[in-house]
Order: sequence, then structure tokens, then C-alpha cells
Amino acid sequence: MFARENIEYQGIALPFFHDMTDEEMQMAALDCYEFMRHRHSVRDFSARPVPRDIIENCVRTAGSAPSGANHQPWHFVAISNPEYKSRIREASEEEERKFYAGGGGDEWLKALEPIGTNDDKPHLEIAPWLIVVFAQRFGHFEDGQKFKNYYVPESVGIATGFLLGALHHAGLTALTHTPNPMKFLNEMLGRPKSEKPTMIIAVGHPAADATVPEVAKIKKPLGDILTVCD
Ligand code: IYR
Repeated sequence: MFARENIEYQGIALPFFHDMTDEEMQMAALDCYEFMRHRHSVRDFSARPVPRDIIENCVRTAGSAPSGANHQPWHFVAISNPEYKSRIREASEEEERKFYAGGGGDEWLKALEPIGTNDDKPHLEIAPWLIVVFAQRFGHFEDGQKFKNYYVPESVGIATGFLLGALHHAGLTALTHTPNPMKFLNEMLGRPKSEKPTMIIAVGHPAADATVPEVAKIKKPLGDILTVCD
């Protein structure tokens, strides 16, 4: 990875592979679908705390994602500090007020109506954790010299997907939030300018009266999302 000199390919035996029968795989694939289709972006959080090691292990899962040239061009900042959360809420709401007041454009705002979002973001303070995902457009060797990263949005998207799956698997709910611009996060969280904040993920338990948009249950049928060439 971050070595400047060429490291040659050196194969090792596949460390772990769970060999299953077709029947076991059919059941496992359905189990996963059943499990994942009940994951929802929840906007109403309870204040129930979440132990730090759970967040750490979910981020470990994210960090195990595949990435361009295995450069792992991501950094996660997990925040439970109430002061930081308040500042993030304040700064995000300031941006969102402009967006919802018309900055987003009519078409976009109309598309969001069934989702029920607005510029009020109490979850940014109520959720016990916020995880900010940073994409590293390039990296640095130890002596400060730059190196290029590859397929950065794709890699960070995959890692974020792993993270959302891990959080769900750990019994937590999460809400992806993408305020724009988010540059304030670099300064607030001490991340270098070369990193781009891509998402704030609020993490915690749902409030007892949490709701999700009805339309969130409407997913495209398989025939719309899959073409099979066999
Ligand atoms: N960033 C805004 C707007 C927003 C945009 C999309 I696309 C969504 O799916 C949901 C919200 C906000 O967080 O409210």
C-alpha cells in the first residue's frame, strides 16, 4: 500500500472462505435480503447511548472494504462530544435553510416532499454518535510527498455501504446526511484540506415513536434493476 518502492505481487492462500452448498447459499441470500430490507434511514433518534467499541468495530468493517489499488482512501471521524454535535447541527441547518428556501431548486425540493425532510436537524444533536466520512483525494507518504488515489468516490461509497450494513447488523439505525458545502467539517475536526467530507451519518437507536416515509418501502422490482444475460 503506502510504500513508495514497488512491492511485487505476493500471493497468500485465501484466508477464509465459507464453502456452502447451493441450498445453504439460497437460504443465506434470502436471509440477507430479509435482513437488509428492514434497514431504514431513521430521522427520529432516542438519546440512548451507544458504547464506543460498537462504533469502532463497525468502522473496522467499513475499513475492510475493497478500494482502488487498496489505497483505502477514507477517514472516519466518530463524534459523541455534545459540543461538536451542536456545532455541526448549527452549521448544517444554516446551509439547509438556504437549500430548503429555494437554493435546492424546485425539482429537487419536490422530489424530497414524500421523504419529509426539512431544515430542522435535531437528530444531529440527539443521536449519540455522528460519523463523518472523509474521502482522501490523494494521500501522503511519511515524508509529505503526495500520491494519487484511484476510484475515490466508488471506494468511499463501498466503504460507506459496508458501514451502514455493519451498523444495521449491530442493531443500530443510521441516517445519511449530506449538507452542502461541508468544508467547515475539515477545520472543526482537524482534517487536512485534501480530504473531502462526503457524508455525516447519525447513528443510534430509533425513538419509540420513530416513523419512516411510506414511500421508503416502495422499491423497484427486480425486473427493473436486474437484467440477466444467460
Ligand atoms: N441535504 C438535505 C437535502 C436532502 C437531499 C436528499 I437527495 C435526500 O435524500 C434527503 C435530503 C437534507 O439533508 O435535508
